[in-house]
Amino acid sequence: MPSSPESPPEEDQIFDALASQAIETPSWGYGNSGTRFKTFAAPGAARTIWEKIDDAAEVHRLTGIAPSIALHIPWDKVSDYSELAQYAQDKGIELGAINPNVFQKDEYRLGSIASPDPNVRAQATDHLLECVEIMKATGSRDLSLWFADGTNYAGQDSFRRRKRAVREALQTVYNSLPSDGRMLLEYKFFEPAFYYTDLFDWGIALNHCQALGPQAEVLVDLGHHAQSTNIEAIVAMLLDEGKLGGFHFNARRYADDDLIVGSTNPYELFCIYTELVSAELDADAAVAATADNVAYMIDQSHNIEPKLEAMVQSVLNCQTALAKALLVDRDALKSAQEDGDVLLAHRILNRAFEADVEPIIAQFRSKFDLPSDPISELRNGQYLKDVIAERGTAEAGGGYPTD
Ligand code: AFD
Ligand code: MN
Ligand code: MN
Repeated sequence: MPSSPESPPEEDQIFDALASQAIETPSWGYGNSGTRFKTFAAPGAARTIWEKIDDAAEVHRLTGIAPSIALHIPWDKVSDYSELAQYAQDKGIELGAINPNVFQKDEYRLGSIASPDPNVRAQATDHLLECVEIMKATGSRDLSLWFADGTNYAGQDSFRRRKRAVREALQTVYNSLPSDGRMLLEYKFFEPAFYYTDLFDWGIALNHCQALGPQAEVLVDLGHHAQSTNIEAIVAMLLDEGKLGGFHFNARRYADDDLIVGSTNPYELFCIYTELVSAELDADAAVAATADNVAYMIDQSHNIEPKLEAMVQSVLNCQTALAKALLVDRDALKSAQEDGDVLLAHRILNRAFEADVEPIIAQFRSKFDLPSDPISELRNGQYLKDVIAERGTAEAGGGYPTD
């Protein structure tokens, strides 16, 4: 986006930061989805990757800051990825991160790359290598790796055997990455395994990434932590280590609920963004470069909410959190911290959180010719009417292709 015309420098900086914000939306957030109890069919839900791209393009048209769509393979598999990339570009967005799927085939019952069966480990590694080839075909920078691998009972398997198997598979995939590509390693403390998960926290993910090399970084999914984990502290540590690759944004109350990011704990989202903004402004060039290269992706499934409205709301919640984080008086905060003035420092941070950023976001939208109210534009616009008429209500829970 062009830099904003005629505004004072500090406001200009805020507009430029808001204009450079990019939140990738997930293809799987547009199709029918559900819990293990039920998938409710949503009228107009996207049925194909082509329709998911249409929806993602509409979210970007409404918000101006959702310029790419993450793919999930094989759910979004096509015969010609350059055709798909061109289709996306014609709609005004790009293809983004590639998300492999090594959790839905029967063979993966005891794990994929950590399975005790060497044939299964090889099969899973081959799928990951296939996804690297897709990454090259789509021109994607990121391969987002999440593994359901783990165990359900003490004694079921060897922790250290599994760790070494994971490392071996990741190293094979790492060695095949394009020179400008990255693998983003996503940890999760439980589910679907209930006793142990092979990539269970940021420590083991960081450990693998540091062993693999500079093209391996950690992906933080907000829903993947135990209750009351201090996620902003993890974000700060990974930024400082130059190993924060990206986020899967969502919100949770209890587990990996994949609710609308910022809906249950907007303060946490704000604190995460304050770490990101301060890292971008850090004098340490390596930290600033890491912050500049963070991939912001939404990973949610909208099971009862209207899908596009939920996605637009998610993107707007990230925009609000960034706008507030940009208002933190960093100099005052730093001196209050250095003085050990506990509550002044706390108040300075909270002053930004409590600020009303709607006016500056409204100004941002008008400067860049974006709808002043994206949600009502979506609700009252023609797009939803058209897709509901055209798509009808796809059969729910039709399952996803696994080949
Ligand atoms: C599930 C997993 C993980 C993964 C996502 C997409 O918990 O977050 O990134 O599916 O595969 O939510
Ligand atoms: Mn995720
Ligand atoms: Mn998840």
